[in-house]
Amino acid sequence: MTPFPRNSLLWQAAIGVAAAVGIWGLCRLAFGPANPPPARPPESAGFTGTVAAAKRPAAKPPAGMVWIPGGEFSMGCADPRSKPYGGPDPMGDARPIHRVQIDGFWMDSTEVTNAQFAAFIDATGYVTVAERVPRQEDFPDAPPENLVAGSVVFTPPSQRVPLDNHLRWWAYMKDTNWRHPLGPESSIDDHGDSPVVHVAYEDAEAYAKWAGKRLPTEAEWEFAARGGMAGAIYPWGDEFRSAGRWMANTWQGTFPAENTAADGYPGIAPVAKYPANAYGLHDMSGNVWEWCSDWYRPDTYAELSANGTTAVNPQGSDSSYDPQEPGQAKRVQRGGSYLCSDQYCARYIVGTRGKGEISSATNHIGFRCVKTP
Ligand SMILES: [Ca+2]
Repeated sequence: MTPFPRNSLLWQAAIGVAAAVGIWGLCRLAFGPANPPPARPPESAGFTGTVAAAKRPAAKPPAGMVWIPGGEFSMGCADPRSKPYGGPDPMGDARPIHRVQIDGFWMDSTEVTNAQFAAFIDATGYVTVAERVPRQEDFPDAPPENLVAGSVVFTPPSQRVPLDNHLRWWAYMKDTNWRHPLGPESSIDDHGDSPVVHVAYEDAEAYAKWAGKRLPTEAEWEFAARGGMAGAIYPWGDEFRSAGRWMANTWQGTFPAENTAADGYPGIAPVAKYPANAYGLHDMSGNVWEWCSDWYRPDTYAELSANGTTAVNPQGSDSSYDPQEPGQAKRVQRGGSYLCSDQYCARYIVGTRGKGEISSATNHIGFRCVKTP
């Protein structure tokens, strides 16, 4: 989820300054305070059992990947607002819950790390979007002095603030990118096993292509995250803390000023510090958002399920449309991040959907890859 769409006119105004006027962000942060929740069905409503395919490829999984069997499952999210840690958002774009069938695939067991991304950069010389100087022709109204490379960083206020404007806790910083994730003076030294961030969609796609992989579809991502369970709230079950244990890197305290880090990590955690789900996948909830290949539309599920049949290997909508920012091209992002709390976002809930402008990046957006045998 990206609070500053790099391609937006307002992004031009944000270049080189630490704050700008309101942009309805793509992100979970843009989902404003909710109205009082109406009566709603139990969380299991609409879900029927997952039927995992028995067939497995003869080949061993590629290094760092696990087999996701594919099969048929119920995709989507019931209104979580009455649940503990359910957050304020009804998650309307994740309904109707509908039946989906997908083929099996291998998936990275963790988010792509700084070390893995560095190997890609070393091999190819690739330059990420955040490292490129914006071109005057792409931003004709921007003063030349504002055309500087950079990205957006979480900069929490020192005091509690209203949650109606995410620019209170996001700032554009020049010379900030995957090598310098918290600003130009920061580095990823000693953080090789942390997920890479400040990756725009095309950066993630370029890495995947180099690695002989691809980005997951949203349906593949959710099937994998559910780990074979039908309708569970989290990738590990229905309890946010399973037997008292923290299961994901999220936010504790009053967002965004107070971060108690009760789960052990105030910021990004190295990958696989929390238990894997039943398919062997770590951090499918929290830590960093993960790009999926589908264009984002809030009505994707409604269109997909309109004829009542099972969707087979859905690839998403043909184009992007977000009523909150109609001019922005957005792809789906999944899983939430270390900034997700039950006061805001709550998209650590497995069936919920996120979205991000494709050329934008921040220090809580990463990805993982999949591979078809
Ligand atoms: Ca945390």
